[in-house]
Amino acid sequence: MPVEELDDKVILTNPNDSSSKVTILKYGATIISWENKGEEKLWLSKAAKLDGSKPVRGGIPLVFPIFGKQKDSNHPTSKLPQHGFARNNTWEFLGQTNESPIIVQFGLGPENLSEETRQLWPFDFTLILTISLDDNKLNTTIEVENSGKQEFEFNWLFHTYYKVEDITDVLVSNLIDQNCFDQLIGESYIEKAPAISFHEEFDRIYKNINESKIIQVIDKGKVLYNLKRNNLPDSVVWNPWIKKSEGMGDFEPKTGYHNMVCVEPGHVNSMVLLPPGEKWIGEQEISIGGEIKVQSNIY
Ligand code: TA6
Repeated sequence: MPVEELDDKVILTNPNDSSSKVTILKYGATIISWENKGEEKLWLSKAAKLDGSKPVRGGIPLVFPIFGKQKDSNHPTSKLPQHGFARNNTWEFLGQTNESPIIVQFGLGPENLSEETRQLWPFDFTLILTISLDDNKLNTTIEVENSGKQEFEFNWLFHTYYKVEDITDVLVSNLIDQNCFDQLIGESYIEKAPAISFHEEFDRIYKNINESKIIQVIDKGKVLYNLKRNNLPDSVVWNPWIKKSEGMGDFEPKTGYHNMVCVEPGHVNSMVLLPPGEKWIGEQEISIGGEIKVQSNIY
């Protein structure tokens, strides 16, 4: 069955390959599993809450309308929790829109939010998440519509947790020469590493990355994932490492930082301003395998 809707989740099965599936929790419209030819591609904590009691630790949580915590106490997002409310509210399953590749949609609006959240961020909006599962490919597209009478501004980010065998063998490439904000030291600088490697906590926001740059996750010379972005200029790269993992109650096993890396495309370095009646679209396209593609600025 290409699309199976259960009470709390929707399961997609690739019509061309029954061993390729995606499972989406309606809570947060969070993709919690992507099996490609029977192999899981996303990391999900063994202690991830899947009962709607808190945002999912792993998979692809959705970050809107604020990335992190808003520092400006006068900003409309200042009362919202870290990473906003898209990931901790239940979305509506809107149905299937295409057979092959299989495409489904989920929606979120003020009517899906608690009264408390609506008070915290009193804007009229519609979010439509489109998920497309194809051979060796998973696309997620978000459409944000301002359906109200007052403009609002927002961040968007796909908080994608990739599964890897051993983080110490992994490289994330094509971010050389990018301006980045290092969340750990609170400073910006130009990334000089031709490919990023991991040997401690890592938390950087890479800003205004040209869309031609394909961010690759490479393991021992083999391309695991290719990330293409449409209208998502920034990308966060995160690994919590030992201490941060120990500090997260829903991060299990505690050694799990060895088996994951987050590469999170979004619009987070600045806010998107959306006038009444306007729409904004952002897309991440994740493909499996292929050749290493070294992209550096040709001087
Ligand atoms: O995307 C990286 C990050 O902002 C890290 O700083 C860390 O806070 C991570 O998100 C997880 O945030 P969460 O609210 O899911 O615990």
